Amino acid sequence: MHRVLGRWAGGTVLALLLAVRIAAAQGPVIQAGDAWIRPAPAGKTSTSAAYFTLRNTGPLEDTLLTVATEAAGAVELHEVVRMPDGMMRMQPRAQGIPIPPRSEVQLKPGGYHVMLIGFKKRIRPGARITLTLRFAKSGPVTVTAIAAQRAGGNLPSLPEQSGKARGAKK
Ligand SMILES: [Cu+2]
Repeated sequence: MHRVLGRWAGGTVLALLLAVRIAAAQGPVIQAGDAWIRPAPAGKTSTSAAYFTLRNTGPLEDTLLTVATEAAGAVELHEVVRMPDGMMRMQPRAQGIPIPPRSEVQLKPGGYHVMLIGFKKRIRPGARITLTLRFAKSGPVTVTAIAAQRAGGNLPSLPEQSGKARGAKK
């Protein structure tokens, strides 16, 4: 009798573990909002940055891996870091942007941002740009960024640009 009860209890524990695993499999739940982009001129070397807020209401971390848009020739995820010389520089963030469970991550001037390079059309204030966000775990999220001039200073320079400047000195 004892043995049978033990088995029954074991079966319940297993069922509970399965239920927990199924809940965990639902994974991160990502929403994106408050998206905006700096106005930019048309041209292959024209650059701009897009920003938005990511919210993860799920129980697991997720990572923003890539952003795609038809508006720009190339799109990169960037971060701004302080160099040993004290200068702020932006650099590509190949590992993506982590979004911890039950938290918000803001892409904003001076921090994480989406770097957009090369515009077929001028991005005028008020223009709407569709961004498709892809994540490590959850499905793609589409967000509309509105072109606006907001506070936050100019974009820091890319290290590559300073490298080119050094090379040009020869
Ligand atoms: Cu950048």
